Amino acid sequence: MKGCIFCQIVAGEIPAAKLYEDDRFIVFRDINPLYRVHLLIVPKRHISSVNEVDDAGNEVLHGIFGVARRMAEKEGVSESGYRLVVNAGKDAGQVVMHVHLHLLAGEPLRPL
Ligand code: DGP
Repeated sequence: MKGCIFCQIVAGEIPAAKLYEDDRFIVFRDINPLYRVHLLIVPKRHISSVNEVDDAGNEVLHGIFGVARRMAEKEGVSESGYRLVVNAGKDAGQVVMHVHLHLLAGEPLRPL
């Protein structure tokens, strides 16, 4: 999607601290980490928000929790714990309109 910063990262047009990539997902560190571990798990296909997730979108997102689990293992936080967050829309503070999962960990997280 033209003008989408995460699509530009997927295309390699903007650098990112990339940790994992397969044909469907890319994982990189958040540029503005809230915790010691703050990863973004991003489907390569553009979907702007959870509001746009239809059957095709479900296919695009299929397996995203498996990627999250493997990234938690890789970062060594499976046992200590982690939080997965998806922001949808203005009130949730979604700023990048390309669906992504935040993986937060590495220290005690503030309660929701
Ligand atoms: P959200 O509020 O859920 O839309 O979070 C978007 C996150 O994306 C936010 O925590 C900051 C991060 N972010 C925005 N632009 C970039 C970028 O260019 N590179 C990286 N690595 N992260 C970015």
